[in-house]
Amino acid sequence: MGFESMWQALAPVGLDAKTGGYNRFAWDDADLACREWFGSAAKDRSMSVVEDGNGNLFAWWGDPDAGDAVVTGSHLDSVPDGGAYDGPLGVVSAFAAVDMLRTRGVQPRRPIAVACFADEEGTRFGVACAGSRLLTGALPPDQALLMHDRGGLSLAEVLHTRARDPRRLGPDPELLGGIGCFVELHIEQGRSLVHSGVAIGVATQIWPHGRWRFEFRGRADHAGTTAMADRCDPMLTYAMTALAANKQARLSDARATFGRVEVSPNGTNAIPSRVQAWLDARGRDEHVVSDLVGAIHRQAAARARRDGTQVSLSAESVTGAVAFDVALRDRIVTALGGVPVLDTGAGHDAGVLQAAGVPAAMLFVRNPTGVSHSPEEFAEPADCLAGIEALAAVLTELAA
Ligand code: HGY
Ligand code: MN
Ligand code: MN
Repeated sequence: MGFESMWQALAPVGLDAKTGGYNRFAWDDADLACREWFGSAAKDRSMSVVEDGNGNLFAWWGDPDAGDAVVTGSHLDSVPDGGAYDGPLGVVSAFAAVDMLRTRGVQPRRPIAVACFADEEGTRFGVACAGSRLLTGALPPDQALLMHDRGGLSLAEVLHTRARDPRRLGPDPELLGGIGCFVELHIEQGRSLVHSGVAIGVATQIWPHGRWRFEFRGRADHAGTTAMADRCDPMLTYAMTALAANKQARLSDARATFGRVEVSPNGTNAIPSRVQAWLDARGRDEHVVSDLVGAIHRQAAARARRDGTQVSLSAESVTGAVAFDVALRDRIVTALGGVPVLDTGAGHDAGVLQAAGVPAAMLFVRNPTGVSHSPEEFAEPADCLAGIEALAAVLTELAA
């Protein structure tokens, strides 16, 4: 099953035929189908699959206990109505690169594994890279067990429904200690490679980024009988906060997004009692991000005083800047004959492993439009093939 047939086998899983987007969230039916797909791809290659206590999957070529493994892979879960490539390109390309090494008769002297990390997007439970953070200890298991989805189900309850034992969640130092390095191939979520006119790039660092939940509380009332002067409408406070986020981000060349809003009671003819809104904020360094969130919070509080509403803020998932291992990065750039290096504002499991001390690197595959987290996300087949070739060259360089 080469790249194309693996890609086609995965393509219908979690697909929304109306939008062309993907909905594959932690432990839902689409996620389980992705896990089955992973298992059959591994089985077709006589690779043994290990699922750690956090739901991360590893397909092994060689003895996992030998240590110093070269691990590659990515994730299969998506954002709501996400694209086909963010995550899956890295996992499918990893299996295709293993095929390429075997076709070429490469005999790795280190174990190689294809990884599929659980819940990278954090769509269902709110914490990005939950699987890799649990594996490395960056996310404590008791905190993870309290996470709940929008239907109010806790991670613990969901794991039980999927015949997983929540008590197995948590760091796995033995598994992590056996990983010598991790290389993640990913579609570029931007247009740097388009501008440089090449198909493959290597990551230098991941920007600091995070998610904060704003809660705006006001007073529910009748939309038709309440004079404007008599209202405490949290929607107004939220709306001004979203505009302030836009302005502050532009002023500091950062990124601020409110992509998710929940209104209660969400009635057309009722002034809301509460608005919850999630801010995704990112910037080139950590004080830019903290200053940005601070400025937005101050402006929200000022507006709340005018509106007679209350605002509270809680951090849900915060990630510091991560610079990838320089020696590994340079070795990969050289092995690829000299390709551009670029930073990214997108978080990845590779960043979590690097932050935990596992030398990590990322290969980016050109994205003609730069669009991601959208059904429009796309990479040219020739560039996907270039990605597999590059990953095969990197695995050969590192493992053989
Ligand atoms: O949100 C991100 O940066 C990544 O797609 N999880
Ligand atoms: Mn993503
Ligand atoms: Mn991704």
